[in-house]
Amino acid sequence: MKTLKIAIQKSGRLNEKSVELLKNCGLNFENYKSSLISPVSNFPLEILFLRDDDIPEYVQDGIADLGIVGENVIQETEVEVNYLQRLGFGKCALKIAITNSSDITDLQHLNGKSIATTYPAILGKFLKENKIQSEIRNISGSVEIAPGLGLADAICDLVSTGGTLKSNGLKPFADVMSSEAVLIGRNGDEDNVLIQELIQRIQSVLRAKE
Ligand code: PRT
Ligand code: ZN
Repeated sequence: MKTLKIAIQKSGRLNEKSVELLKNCGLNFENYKSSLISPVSNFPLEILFLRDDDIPEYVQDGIADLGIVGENVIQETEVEVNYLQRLGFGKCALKIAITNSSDITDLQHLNGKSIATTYPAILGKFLKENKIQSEIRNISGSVEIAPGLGLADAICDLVSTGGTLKSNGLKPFADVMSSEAVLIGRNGDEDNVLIQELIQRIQSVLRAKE
């Protein structure tokens, strides 16, 4: 039977928990930080270590059969993939935040304002659904400093503890989406017995944690 490939984040917030989950499934592999691919010695599986942003497309295009990635990344890349299992880690929320001194009190007040984000697709959809016309400033990182620099009136960014917002004089204002790490696969692959076997192992690891 064809060896499966699962894509996980190479380094970053989801790497450690993804590796731990796969190890807890009884999969034996070396976690070499320098290599892109690690073979699993006791299951027909290879692990691909990638930038998280690339994972949804790799799965959609069949370069990887499975992937572990945040829902926020899937939504932003707008790919067609199958959600196989929520994984319970990497929890966060995409929020619009404003400065502590802002006079914005209602969503409609965002009309005509600028919002800095690294999530232009998700934010654009949210604004459209709420019939708000703001200027989306698509920047590549450190969005939380944009209002202080006069680059934007508000930001839209991921929040977990809220500490980053606080230390930049910002406060959460509106929830755009909540997110956690999920296992994804390709549409049409659901009946693959190896994928089924892996999902079952993952589910029993998650159940044991409850
Ligand atoms: O290198 P690569 O592209 O793979 O990684 P990355 O830098 O794009 O992503 P990474 O490792 O930062 O995050 C990976 C995933 O973790 C995200 O896509 C989310 O699904 C999830 N996640 C969970 C978070 C957070 N919590 C989080 N707090 N991702 C980012 N943050 C950032 C946020 O952007 C902000 O800068 O942490 C800061 C806020 O944290 P608090 O605790 O101060 O609120
Ligand atoms: Zn990334």
